[in-house]
Amino acid sequence: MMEYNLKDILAQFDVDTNIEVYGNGHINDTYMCETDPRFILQRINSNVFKKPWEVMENIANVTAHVAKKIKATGGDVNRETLNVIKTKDGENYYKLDEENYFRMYKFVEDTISYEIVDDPIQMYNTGHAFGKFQKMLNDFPADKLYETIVKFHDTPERVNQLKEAIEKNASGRKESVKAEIDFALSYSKYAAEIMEAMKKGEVPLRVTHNDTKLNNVLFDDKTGEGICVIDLDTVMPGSLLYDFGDALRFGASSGTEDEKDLDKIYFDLEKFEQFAKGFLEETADCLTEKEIELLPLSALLMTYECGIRFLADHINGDTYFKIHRENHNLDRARTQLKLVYDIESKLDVMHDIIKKYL
Ligand code: ADP
Ligand code: GN1
Ligand code: MG
Repeated sequence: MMEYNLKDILAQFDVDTNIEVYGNGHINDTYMCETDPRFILQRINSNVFKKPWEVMENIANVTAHVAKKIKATGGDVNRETLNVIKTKDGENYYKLDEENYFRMYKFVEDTISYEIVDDPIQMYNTGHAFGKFQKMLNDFPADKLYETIVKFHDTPERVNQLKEAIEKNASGRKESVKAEIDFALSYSKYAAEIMEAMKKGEVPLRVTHNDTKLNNVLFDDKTGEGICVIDLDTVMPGSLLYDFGDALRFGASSGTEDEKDLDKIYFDLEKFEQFAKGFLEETADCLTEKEIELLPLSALLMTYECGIRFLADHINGDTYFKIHRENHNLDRARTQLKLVYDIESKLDVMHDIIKKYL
């Protein structure tokens, strides 16, 4: 239920216009303002982001850093990065009350976004976009960033959270998803691989995006190039493997994240290859040996992590991800687990593909 009046919120940004619900994100409430030029208004999900003011400070700093890089190379700052629109009081966000925080961005015009890849070249463009984003942030001071979601990609911790959900069984759905739970727990052997390598210092801590979903890139509607990386709420210190793996989780699937027919779901090696090519063209020269070794496994791990998060949320009674139909999180969990199974059988081929682009 909407507990706020959008006209009043818009007035805080000195805007008075029609507005419509926009996009397919699972977290924030996004609206498009029909101004000229257009704006995006978002209610930050304060159930997920407990300190929205820290999210906004991160985003202001990160976008300023990226904007400098874009300017230096003659790019268009209005289209190649998010631009925060300040409130009439000069703030980066408007706080209505403890639960309702709003922000506004310039709308990035003349772009398209995808929920599924229909031509593998789109994955090449996606790889470039996230690789370039990673490169632009490689000299960003990590100690300036707040950790907006603690232990976000701590996969062993995500396994614990699944176990807690099973234990509590808040929705009473546990018995009905026994097969999915058994399958998920049988793959927990992989969970610690990236974290262990980070602890040993073989995989460096970098500033990463941490939510490299296909619909978090906007593509130029004429050239098809991935021009703007958006959804910067989770930019935090992390591993480059999170960004590599998570992009493949979503983009290299043969189907949508919530496809009900699992016979249609497999990990598409051509999409994988195109993404790897684009991403490595930007980043290959800065990777450590261990990062390279773990690139294929990162796709399995990030898919696994997301699958168990969806499964835990289903068992918890859908308290985290937005759902649009009954058992939506379960359908999402199933596609992810099917992909994990398929990726496991393709890891050797994936290693051979990576070698081609180093
Ligand atoms: P969520 O965290 O809920 O995924 P996002 O920030 O990713 O929220 O926004 C949801 C969707 O809104 C995006 O996938 C994209 O389609 C659209 N969107 C967000 N910001 C912009 C923008 N500045 N210009 C154009 N479209 C945008
Ligand atoms: C969420 O915000 P959105 O829809 O881009 C989630 C990601 C998941 C993804 C699964 C802050 O991403 O971690 O991988 O859904 N974001 C957050 O589709 O939890
Ligand atoms: Mg998003």
